[in-house]
Amino acid sequence: MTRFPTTALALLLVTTASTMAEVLEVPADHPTIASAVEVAQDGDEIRVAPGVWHENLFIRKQITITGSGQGVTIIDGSQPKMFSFGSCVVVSGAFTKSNEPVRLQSLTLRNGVGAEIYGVVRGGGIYSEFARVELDQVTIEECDVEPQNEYDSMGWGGAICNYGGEYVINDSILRNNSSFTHGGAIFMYGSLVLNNTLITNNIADLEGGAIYAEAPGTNLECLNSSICDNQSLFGGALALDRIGNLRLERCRLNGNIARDGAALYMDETFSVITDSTFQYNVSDEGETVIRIFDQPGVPGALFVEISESLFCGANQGDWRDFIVEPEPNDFLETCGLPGDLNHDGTVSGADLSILLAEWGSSGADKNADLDCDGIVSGTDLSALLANWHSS
Ligand SMILES: [Ca+2]
Ligand SMILES: [Ca+2]
Repeated sequence: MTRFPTTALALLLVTTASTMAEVLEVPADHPTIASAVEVAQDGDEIRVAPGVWHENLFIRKQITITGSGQGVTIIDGSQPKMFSFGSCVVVSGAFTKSNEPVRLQSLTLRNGVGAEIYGVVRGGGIYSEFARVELDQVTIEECDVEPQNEYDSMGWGGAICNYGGEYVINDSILRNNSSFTHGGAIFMYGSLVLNNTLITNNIADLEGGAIYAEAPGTNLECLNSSICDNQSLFGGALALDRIGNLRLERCRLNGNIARDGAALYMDETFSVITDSTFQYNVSDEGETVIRIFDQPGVPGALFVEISESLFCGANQGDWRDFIVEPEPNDFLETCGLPGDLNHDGTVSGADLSILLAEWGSSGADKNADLDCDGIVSGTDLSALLANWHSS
């Protein structure tokens, strides 16, 4: 009778020990981030000092990596030790049973070139499979996914490739990344929530300048975020192929460029768009800013509910036919000049007041952030003043 409780106690001790989170300091306790990842246990946190770390991490545990700030702690993926392993970070979720996500926070990923698997180059900054990943205050920039050999036929995600997992991205910036086919910033085969995040100046040669998403059941949510100045052949901002749901709430899709579907290129996707803007997006003549096409074999699948949103510019597309129960929205034939924030046809004191009211604020959803760099500042004021009293 005495042996059973003893065994139970031993098990309890083992369980307790394995759930005690530890903090591992780099370089104080471990010389490199990879060496800290090597010994870390599920639930541990690795804290990384300022500096540029030339590393390519492989994470198969539920851990948190915390830098000393965006642009302060930088993981540079440009010098991979293993051929075709050029993502800054690779995460495989198949090795952890934890429901908690792998977290990256307060750091920058830069110059990654992606992981090459079966002829597909994936995720310049992060490639993850079957993993839950959360990013908080992370910048991913200057990551370019190019063919690594003559057999590579596709590129999935200049900054991020999510294969079969879930992402939450908070307070982050994805900029100046590229992919040679799909997803200039993000390739999603799984779910994505963007929160107060800026996706700007990314390029995909084929589809989805900012984001390319596919797979039924995929939910894509853009909340309080800006997707601006991205470029592709189809879907300058978003290209969506048979995904489950699209939700845009206080989301700005501005200044994106494509031959067709400059802002949005998608098949009949259940969509709810609230308090969002579609401005200054440019498609080829005769093509549209928002392109919606039939989902083969699924008649009448589309449901688009749009409220409190602004659409400007010609060639917005025939998507208005699809709107179910429209709430008040603004539809303008021309966007007017940059700086005409109240859309009254001239840049004047009323617009300046709007800009000054948002002055210094760094949210990703600010309309007065004309150059889409994530802050309302002098460069936005200059852009406004350049069009002063013009109409
Ligand atoms: Ca005005
Ligand atoms: Ca700005």
